Amino acid sequence: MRGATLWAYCLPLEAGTVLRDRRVKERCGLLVRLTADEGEGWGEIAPLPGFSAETLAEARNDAIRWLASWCSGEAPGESQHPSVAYGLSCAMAELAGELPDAGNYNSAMLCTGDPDKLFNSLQQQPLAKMKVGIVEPVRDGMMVSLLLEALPELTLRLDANRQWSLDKARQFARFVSSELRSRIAFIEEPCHTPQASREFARESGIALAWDETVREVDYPLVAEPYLRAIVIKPMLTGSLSKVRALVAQAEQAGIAAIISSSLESSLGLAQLARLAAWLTPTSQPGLDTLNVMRQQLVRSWPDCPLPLILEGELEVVWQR
Ligand code: OSB
Ligand code: MG
Repeated sequence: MRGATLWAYCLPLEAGTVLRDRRVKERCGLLVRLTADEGEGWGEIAPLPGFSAETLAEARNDAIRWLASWCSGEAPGESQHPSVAYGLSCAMAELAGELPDAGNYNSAMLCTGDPDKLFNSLQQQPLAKMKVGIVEPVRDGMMVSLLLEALPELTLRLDANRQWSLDKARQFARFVSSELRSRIAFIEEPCHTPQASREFARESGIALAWDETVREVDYPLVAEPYLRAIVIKPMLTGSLSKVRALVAQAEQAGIAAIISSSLESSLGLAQLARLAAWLTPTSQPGLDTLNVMRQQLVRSWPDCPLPLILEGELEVVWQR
């Protein structure tokens, strides 16, 4: 006998949380639980506004269609919506015992904002990720230099989210000496276009990572000069088999694959930590986003003090 429950959640975010250029007050999504003779499996379906093409309503309708078919004993194909395909494939993988329990919860620490706080919390960290491209590039450059000089053990990942023109990227690099540049593991998407980013990498010698570019249609995952890593956000990518295929392609090309958050709840984040341990054991994932939340959902992240909400407190949107 197969059964399934679909819940809706909406979690308030810390004041001042910004995604791309908009302030976001809450994170909404769905949790799914599949039950069968062999046990149960959970998944999260949470399209990210501004990043996902599908809306939450579209995801919900398609998830219900899939669940109804699955519950009546059929083998429905993958949803066209990445978030739905991903969440359902996680639930199926858990049900089948395919998703190992061990997780890599040792995420690259995400630093934004307050330099003093940053400085203290980075003392113990060998690797951190800093968002750039929000303030003036010169200030970003000075900040990166300051951190790397003050903390000689530190390696930085940077993420500019395509905010810079080539000229602004050059302004940034002017304030980071060439010795320090080698301790930048990579910069994600420095410029408005991939072509400008490639030119910036060639001029500056700073390694690149693709994030947005990976999700463009027809992106050919091949080795290219200065490309060190690709960022994989499974919620925006699709089913686990799609994610696994991307990881395998990156491996083939000698490029690191980095599993990264799309602001999932603690349940989804913990599954990403397990995916990272399973599929990308040599890369530190980018999952340090729980601190924008005020609550955890159903499963907790190790040592996270935020209160936990259980499924009984959520709205059931479909059940069979
Ligand atoms: O810009 O990579 C981004 C989270 C949600 C949406 C976009 C992004 C992110 C992150 C996740 O930065 C954290 C990480 O990748 O380390
Ligand atoms: Mg990014």
